[in-house]
Amino acid sequence: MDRPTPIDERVPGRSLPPPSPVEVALMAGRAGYVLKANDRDTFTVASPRLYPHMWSWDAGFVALGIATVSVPRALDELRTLLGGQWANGMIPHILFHTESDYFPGPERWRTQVAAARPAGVLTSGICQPPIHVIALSRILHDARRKGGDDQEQAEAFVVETFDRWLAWHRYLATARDPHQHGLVEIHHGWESGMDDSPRWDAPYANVHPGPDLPPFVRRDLAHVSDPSQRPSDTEYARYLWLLEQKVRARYDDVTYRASGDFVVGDVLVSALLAAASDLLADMGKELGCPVDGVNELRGIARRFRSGVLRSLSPETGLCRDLDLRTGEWLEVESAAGFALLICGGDEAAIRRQRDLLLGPRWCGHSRLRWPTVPSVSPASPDFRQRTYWRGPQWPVLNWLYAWALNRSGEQEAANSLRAAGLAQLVDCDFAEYYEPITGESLGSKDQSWTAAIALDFLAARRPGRRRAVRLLTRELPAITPAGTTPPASVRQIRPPGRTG
Ligand code: 2M8
Repeated sequence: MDRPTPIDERVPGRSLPPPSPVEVALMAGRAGYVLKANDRDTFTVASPRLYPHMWSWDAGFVALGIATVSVPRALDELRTLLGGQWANGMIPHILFHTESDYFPGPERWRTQVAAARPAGVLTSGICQPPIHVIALSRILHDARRKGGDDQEQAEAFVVETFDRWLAWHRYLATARDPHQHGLVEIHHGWESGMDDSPRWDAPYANVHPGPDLPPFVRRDLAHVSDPSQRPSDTEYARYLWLLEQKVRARYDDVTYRASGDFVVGDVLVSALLAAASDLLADMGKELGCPVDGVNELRGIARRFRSGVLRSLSPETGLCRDLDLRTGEWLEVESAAGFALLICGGDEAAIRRQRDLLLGPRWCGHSRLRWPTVPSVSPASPDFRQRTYWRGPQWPVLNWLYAWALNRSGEQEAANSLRAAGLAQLVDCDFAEYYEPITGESLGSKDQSWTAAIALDFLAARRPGRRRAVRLLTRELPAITPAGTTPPASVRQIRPPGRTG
């Protein structure tokens, strides 16, 4: 049964043996083939069965992982995502390129009511965390290391798409922060990427599905072995009610703000926006993009970094979301609380967050199978070890904090998360999330973003030998995910150097 677990103060950070050369080879090969099986030529489905479409923040992680294999294909991923950008700058959270049994699909989102929707591709009507420019900067970094065509294409891509990313960040900084609080407002828990996190329990308690909520049949439960790993029906009804409210507001942010039930300042989204805006400004400046745009990005970074800093709880040292309906800070021990590590801004607070993250309430908790970032502290009363974003470990979150620590000069801490992240993935399931106490893989298997960050972790192990990963993924035989036939549209990841 899910219970908060005691903290063992005596347990220090554990040292893990590195994966053996055979494990490294298998992991690289298997990760490459998961991505290949999920590849649909110009985009990657988030997972073969549960998520058969392109998700926004998944695409960012996928792109940076693919870049270790093929820079052009990684750029294609981001290009396809930008194909779904709305006229107001929003990058929608799902792009529906084909029909499927995923629910809620386009017929439920009804984005035809929205003036800003894009032509040519069906999308959802909300967004997800702005990880994309962070991914782009990693891709550029990789491409420059490789040089030649890769470098040329990546640099050209940054210049060509600079205005599009700027528009995306500007959308979040204006339409989603009209009063300049420095916290990005989200209108749905799905916009945080952490759908049922206890971060949202208080705001969701004020979401009351009306009698006119259209009936629905969930499809997600058909794709997992145990429904308790997914959000409950009550939670789902609230998710769909908010969707309904967005449709009724014609996806206009001002109208929704005046009438919608869920309006929350999301601290993790804000930190990502700050960090990504700085990175885009750096890349833009270096590559000669318009100075006004670069300056605007610096301003966005400053405002949201301040917003994140203001959210810090002096008691816990964690950052907090803000319920903009009630004006209450949301005190929850979720991994989003470490947002400051992502955007920086206060050395002492960062050190405190680093120690907390690696300490016994979090990654150093004595009961964890692997010392990677749990979505909720195992010492918190909110911790549920098998339930989606209420406790399990999400490899992408671990990647994010390893990246953040590395960027703020905390290499040792970053390496410990990376080593633990690799050890966790040695089973090659590339699961959506992991049971933190037993290490069991949960949710969807062959999840693209998990495979992608495995490739990135492997490449980062030996920076001088990044090419080895590429060779391995080419040479090993194809693996078909258990119980599936690869669709006819499955394509090879194109080798580097391809044009067009
Ligand atoms: C999960 O979210 C979708 C809705 O967007 C779902 O449960 O149907 C979340 O984990 C989200 O963060 C992720 O992007 C998505 C696809 O992996 O799945």
